[in-house]
Amino acid sequence: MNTTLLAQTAQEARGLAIDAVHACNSGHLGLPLGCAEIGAVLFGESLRYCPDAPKWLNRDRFILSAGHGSMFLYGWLHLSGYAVSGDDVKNFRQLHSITPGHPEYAETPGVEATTGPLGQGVGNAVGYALSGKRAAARFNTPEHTIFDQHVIALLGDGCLQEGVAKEAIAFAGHTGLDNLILIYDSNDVTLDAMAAVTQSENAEAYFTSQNWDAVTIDGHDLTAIASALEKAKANDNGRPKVIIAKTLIGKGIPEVAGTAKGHGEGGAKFAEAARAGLGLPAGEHFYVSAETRAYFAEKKAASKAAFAAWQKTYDAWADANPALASELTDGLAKAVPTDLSEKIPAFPADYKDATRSAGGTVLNAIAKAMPQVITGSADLYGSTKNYLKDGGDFSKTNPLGRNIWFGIREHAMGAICNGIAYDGLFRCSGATFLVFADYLRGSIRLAALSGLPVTYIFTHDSIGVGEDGPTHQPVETVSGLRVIPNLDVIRPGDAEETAGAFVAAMSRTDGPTALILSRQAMPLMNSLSVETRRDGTLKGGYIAKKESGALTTILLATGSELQNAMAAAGELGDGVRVVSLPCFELFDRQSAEYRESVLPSSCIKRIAIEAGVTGLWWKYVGTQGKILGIDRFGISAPGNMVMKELGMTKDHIIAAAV
Ligand SMILES: Cc1ncc(C[n+]2csc(CCOP(=O)(O)OP(=O)(O)O)c2C)c(N)n1
Repeated sequence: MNTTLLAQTAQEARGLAIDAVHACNSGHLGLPLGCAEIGAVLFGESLRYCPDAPKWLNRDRFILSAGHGSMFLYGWLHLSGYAVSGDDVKNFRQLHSITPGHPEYAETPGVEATTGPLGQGVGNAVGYALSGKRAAARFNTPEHTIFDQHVIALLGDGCLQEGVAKEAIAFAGHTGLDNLILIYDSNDVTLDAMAAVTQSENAEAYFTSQNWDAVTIDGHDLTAIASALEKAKANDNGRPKVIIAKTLIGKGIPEVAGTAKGHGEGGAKFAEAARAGLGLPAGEHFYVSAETRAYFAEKKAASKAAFAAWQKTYDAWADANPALASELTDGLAKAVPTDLSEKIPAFPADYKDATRSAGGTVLNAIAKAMPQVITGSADLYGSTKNYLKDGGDFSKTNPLGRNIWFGIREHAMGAICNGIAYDGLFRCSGATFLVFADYLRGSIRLAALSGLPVTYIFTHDSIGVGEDGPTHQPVETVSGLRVIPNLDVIRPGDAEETAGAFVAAMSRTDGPTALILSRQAMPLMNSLSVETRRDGTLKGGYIAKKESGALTTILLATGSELQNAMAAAGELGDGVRVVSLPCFELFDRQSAEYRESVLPSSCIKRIAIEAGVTGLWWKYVGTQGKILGIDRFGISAPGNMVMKELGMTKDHIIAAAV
């Protein structure tokens, strides 16, 4: 390792961060300055990457979990020769730049995850590591190794204080993800104050107790950083690794270094003096020396050769293993069999079970047709019913397992699913009770923001849960999910709609889907064909019962309330239509003509029924409409009694309609 050059490059990286933050007068200097030597070793020596092939399957994945330090990443991506130009660095945080305030997936080559909410990146890294383990087990052969990458994440005190990281760290230690390396930027400072004000954890002892290997080093010592990384990479001992790097926040701006003032942009006003102190030429902003350029140009050429050599191995592997190769390609392409729905057998006409049970049957059928499908539950497989029979359990000794036992760690489940989806090889879902969706909401929001096709299987969907009472009876949760942009929320009304809902989730390539399934049994809507219900669900909404006379009234329903709407319509007479609306988002994406055909604007007498808060329904029923919903919390009693008490029966609909 050329320590002289990398020490110089670290100073230049500091200069880039100072100039970028100074130019826009916002951002965070503390981490880019404090971790400059870590960046120099990672991008100058230890990481395997190819700037010209940022998606190289066997690259090391680097995640900046402490996303506020985004100039660290942009600076090093620029210096390494990714398609992040000097102008991009100068446009830090500007409109339409590829260097936004926090790293955003798919905006900037080399950015592996959208980070910024602290702790999420740790969960993402664990997901990436799980994906890497599974990929190696699934696709490597005795003759060819196409996956042996490491996942490396940089985090700070803030990430480590967050519960999501703690959940993910416990999971990684338990499942033995020894391809995972965390670098903990331990600078003893957070945003408001010295870290000692809010934390007194012994990090080494904590990680060790979670079955990790931990080492503490001087985070400014290039040789120590490189050696710790090398050892961590070489040690496949069934334990993830943490390198606790003691650093000085804001190093390079003596006026703020080592204090909370060093965390943000506060040091930028000392830019001129800082530049001189770093040995950078006076007056030359965004300075990069010819030596640094030459070093990274050479490294880039070497990386191309390494990538080409790997590509040769890959090609030979693909020739020798065409079935595995097409499985891998399908996974990466997020491909779905065109006849996926046909691969899910129709439910027998007398089927009467909860949609959660139907969901389990459907997911198992899908998993047979799509080997890339994996799924997990937060210690609720017995209730969420998404266990893949014959799929095996993912574990230290069985990385091929398709069932992930997340433990009671909903937030990490969300972040880990995101990591798996970022990696893009497998289609992942995670399951828990709907009422606990709020525990992973931070991760759901990021999946939606980043366009990740994660599926959430949320069961126990309403007050129909019954005896467990209001803590377990979601009322606001479905609507709460519906307001997240780019999240599809599907609440099917019977087993066939459930099949359609799963097909819709699998068919999505650009965002997540939440499936809202019942605990209680629901009858099949046998008056409708299987295709009508499945295809109708794929459209988000459809006519479930057409009026036989002139249209007077439209009843709209989702989930378990659909059966009541159908029964009420039967009694209300010829002019009543029932519209099943399992997914607002899918329905809203249909053509205006289709939506008008389902909900003709001429019919203003509309009544919606859903066992949840009413607010979002007004757009479908209009100001002349009525909504039977639940704008209060539930009650502990048998589910059907709670439904009756809170106005969710056929008779309530009839009373509202006449
Ligand atoms: C979930 C979440 N809460 C709060 C913040 C706001 N925030 C950004 S950085 C930060 C302090 C982080 O401290 P540390 O990880 O030690 O970073 P450093 O000060 O070393 O840069 C806070 C509170 C955030 N980004 N995400």
